[in-house]
Amino acid sequence: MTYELFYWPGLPGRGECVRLALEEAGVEYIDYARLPEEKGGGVSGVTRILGAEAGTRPSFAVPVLRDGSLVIGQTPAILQYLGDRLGLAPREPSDRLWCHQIQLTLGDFMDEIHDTHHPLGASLYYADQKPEARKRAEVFREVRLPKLLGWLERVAVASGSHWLVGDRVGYADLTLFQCVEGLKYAFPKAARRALAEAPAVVTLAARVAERPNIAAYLVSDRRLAFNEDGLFRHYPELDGEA
Ligand SMILES: N[C@@H](CCC(=O)N[C@@H](CS)C(=O)NCC(=O)O)C(=O)O
Repeated sequence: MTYELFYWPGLPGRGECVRLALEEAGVEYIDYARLPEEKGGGVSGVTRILGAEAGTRPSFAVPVLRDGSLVIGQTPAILQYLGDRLGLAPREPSDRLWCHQIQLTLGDFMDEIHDTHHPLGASLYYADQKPEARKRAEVFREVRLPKLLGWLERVAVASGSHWLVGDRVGYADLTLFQCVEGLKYAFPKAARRALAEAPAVVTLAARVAERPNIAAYLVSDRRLAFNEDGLFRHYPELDGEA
């Protein structure tokens, strides 16, 4: 069965965490974000999977993965499911739980990154919350970013391997890579400072980028560039001083 990925068109967002897993595994998938509306893709795909095609267990938001009759929402749940099937999750129960915990924390991290430009809420425009965004971004840069990267650095060093959990690449490594890339795009100055204190995280992200399937994907037209519609947005006024 071909996996089907439903996500917003034109932005990497959280959908990219799922895409990276599918790309690393080299499996076939339909990416509705990349299909035109008239072929059931784009926004119409999102509307369909959250509505008419949701069945009795509707997801609240995308990304959503469909595998046959199974429809899964929530990025960490999707990755847990795919991880088992694609060899991107640990085998031991305690390692599986640890990997899931890391992924959930990376999800919290992405929420905080999103909230730097939308502190009052996603239903308002950035232009309607600029002063609040400045304050929120300052706290993020000065307190939360070093704290979160410091935790990831501890996790990467403590694992004692090339990867966050166990001795093979896993879905959490792929999401960590996306977070590092997104931070470098959104906060080039703050990320440079914070990443200088997290060398194991930087090394691990570089290892992900070098994986053959990921390296091929990154230069393909399937890889969506970061932009100001997504989760990782570059607004120079939120990046602080050099
Ligand atoms: N915790 C969810 C968050 C999902 C989420 O916030 N999706 C965004 C796009 S990245 C969305 O479509 N939000 C619409 C909404 O919350 O109404 C996950 O990890 O998948």
